[in-house]
Amino acid sequence: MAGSISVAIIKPKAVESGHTGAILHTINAAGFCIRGLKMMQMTRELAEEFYAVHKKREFFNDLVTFMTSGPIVVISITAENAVANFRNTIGATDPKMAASDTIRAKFGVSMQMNAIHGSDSDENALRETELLFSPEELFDWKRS
Ligand code: 3AN
Repeated sequence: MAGSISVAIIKPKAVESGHTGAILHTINAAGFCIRGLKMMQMTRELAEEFYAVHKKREFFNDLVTFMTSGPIVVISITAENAVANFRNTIGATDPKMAASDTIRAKFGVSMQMNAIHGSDSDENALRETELLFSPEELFDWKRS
């Protein structure tokens, strides 16, 4: 299903603030099909691997500390052009710059605590899916 999968993560601050339901509603209302969904807490090792591309960035350690600080909700989604369409649904990295109807504009509080992650390429969508889900946690079904 090249080009049709993406990975969303509702980040610790958004879970803690009680936004999980509203964010899931937005994902459903935007037409995405949820093929896997679970609550988990990342280990430091997993978070470092997940964000390995940012290893040299000054915010890397803080980001890993934040992402491991509490439970998150990880979601495997499918749609036509899932990566690009989901990036439009979540908005810009900085919630202040995100379009007003996006998840980050509504629920993000800072660059780091920007409510939700969305894969940035088909390649990363696949890599992130494999890091976060086992095959039996994923379901092939289509919305009617
Ligand atoms: P995006 O999540 O929009 O693809 P990336 O891949 O550039 O953005 O960054 C990954 C994550 O790192 C972001 N979701 C955000 O939480 C964090 N981040 C990015 N830039 C900064 C920054 N300048 N300061 C703090 N955290 C940042």
